[in-house]
Amino acid sequence: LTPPREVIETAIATRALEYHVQPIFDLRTNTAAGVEALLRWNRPDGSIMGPGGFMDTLDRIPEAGAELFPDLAVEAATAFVTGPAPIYATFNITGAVLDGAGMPAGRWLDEVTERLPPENLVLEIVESAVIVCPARAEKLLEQMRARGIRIALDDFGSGLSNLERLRRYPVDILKIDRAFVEGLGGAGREEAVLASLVALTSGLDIAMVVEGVETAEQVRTCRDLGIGFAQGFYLGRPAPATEWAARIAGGH
Ligand code: G
Ligand code: G
Ligand code: MN
Ligand code: NA
Repeated sequence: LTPPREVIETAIATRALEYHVQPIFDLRTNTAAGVEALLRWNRPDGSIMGPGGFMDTLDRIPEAGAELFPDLAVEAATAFVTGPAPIYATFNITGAVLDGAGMPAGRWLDEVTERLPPENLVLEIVESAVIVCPARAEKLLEQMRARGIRIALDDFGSGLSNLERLRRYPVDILKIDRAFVEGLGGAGREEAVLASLVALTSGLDIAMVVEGVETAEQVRTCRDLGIGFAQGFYLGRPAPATEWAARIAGGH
């Protein structure tokens, strides 16, 4: 049940939306290689709601710029992407954005890349978003890459994943859906699939991130398989950007 438009407009106006971040670890060095920005709504009753609860409404407010709020992005990412030892910040974008609804994505690019180094920014797309309007999406992805922003393909291996996407689009990072890690150690063939994805991504010079790592054993298995990067509750939960900025600077 998505909230009415007025409620989300008020949330925007009162700055009740913010990004939390979750670290993405390099499994070789055990240090954070990047952070994923995850939109949160700090509700009047004190609870925090994730985008699943309001993204449908947000997508229908063109003036809101879909979910692409340059100021929020800059606020959340600056501590990570600037300074002497920068890491990357990655943002999720929906089909509505790639589609050109909402704030023209080009304007978001202008505003954000003016204030943050584009080489430390990543945009995450899911395949379904690209399928909506392939020609337009492709053009936008090219624009982004021309500025030095990297592209991650999110939730890979779920739904309609198609190797065509890896052949046609200039994907820099492949994020493997958490269903694969969840299945490790069970009766399924997750290990074999992950091992072949390691070979595939390394052959294509694409960085591989597994999502949803929740135990030490899963981390070990991923490292043994030669997987480069991992993200998940075991390694770090989404939290306010200031919290993670302090922890990462402090060596966690
Ligand atoms: O953070 P959480 O687990 O609640 O995220 C739920 C879903 O919302 C995930 O699929 C995630 O990719 C998506 N999501 C998180 N932040 C954003 C955002 O800023 N924009 C969009 N479009 N999706 C987001
Ligand atoms: O669709 P996307 O991959 O962007 O989804 C990201 C969401 O996954 C985040 O909102 C985050 O809350 C959630 N998430 C991150 N790590 C884990 C995890 O280890 N387990 C589970 N179940 N969800 C996670
Ligand atoms: Mn994501
Ligand atoms: Na994902």
